[in-house]
This record gives sequence, C-alpha cells and structure tokens, in this order.
Amino acid sequence: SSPDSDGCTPELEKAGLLNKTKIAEGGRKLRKNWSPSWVVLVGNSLVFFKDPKSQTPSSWKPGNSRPESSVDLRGAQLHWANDLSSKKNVFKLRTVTGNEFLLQSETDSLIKEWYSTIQNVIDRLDRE
Ligand code: I3S
Repeated sequence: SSPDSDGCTPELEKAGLLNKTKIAEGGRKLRKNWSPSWVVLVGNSLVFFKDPKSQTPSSWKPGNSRPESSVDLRGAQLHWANDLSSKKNVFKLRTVTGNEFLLQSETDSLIKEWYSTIQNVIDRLDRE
C-alpha cells in the first residue's frame, strides 16, 4: 500500500524552483519584485518557500523551513501571461481572494509541467 493509504496526508504533487512575483493583493495592484522561490504543490495549495540558495549558512535552521506564504487553489484561475512581463514563460495565478502571482522559468518544459499540474488541481477542485 502507499505511504498514505489512510488518505490523511495531502499528496505532494510537485516541487521546484521558480521565479515569483506577487502583482496584486486583494485586487490591489502591487509593485513587481521578482525573486526565486521554492514552490511546492501539495493537496489543494501552492506553498512558497524562500530560495534555499539565497539563504546564508547561519540561516539554515529547522525553523527556517517555514513557508513564506501559501495559496488556496480552489476557484483559482491560471493564464499564460507573456504580455505582463518581458521575461519568457510567464503565467499568472489569480486566487478567489484577488491575490495575483506571476511565476516564471527559463526552462520551457518545466514551466509547461507546472502550468498543467496546477491546472489539473484547479480542475479537480472545480468538479468537487
Ligand atoms: O511590469 P514592469 O513594471 O515593467 O515590471 C518591471 C519592474 O517591476 C522592474 O522593477 P522596477 O520597479 O525597479 O522598475 C523589475 O526589475 C522588472 O523585472 C519588471 O519587469 P519584468 O518584465 O521583468 O516582469
């Protein structure tokens, strides 16, 4: 049987490094501030952690694995958004609460995988 045969632990769907900027909070536009982020898709949420590489050796403590923020994917909308940035491979994620994030990778295959994996979770939640 799987390690989570009781179904109580949300399934880890995907994890990796993406460039991230938040562009709106509750519908209010924010100034872009791109930075690398360790992104984890688990259960119904996208969870953001600080890029481990941007941390100093002294900041490597267990407590530091606390997420920076997390996004509920229920009712969220996903769109390719190359018009919103000079960078390539950019998509926009909008939550029901009006928070908007841009996520980006230089690697085409990687960003396509993230897009379809997130869209699959959104579609699954829409059917519930
Ligand atoms: O959409 P914008 O305003 O052209 O976004 C750029 C700016 O946020 C810029 O910072 P300043 O606020 O110092 O101008 C960033 O450094 C750029 O990365 C933003 O544009 P891109 O095209 O990289 O998303």
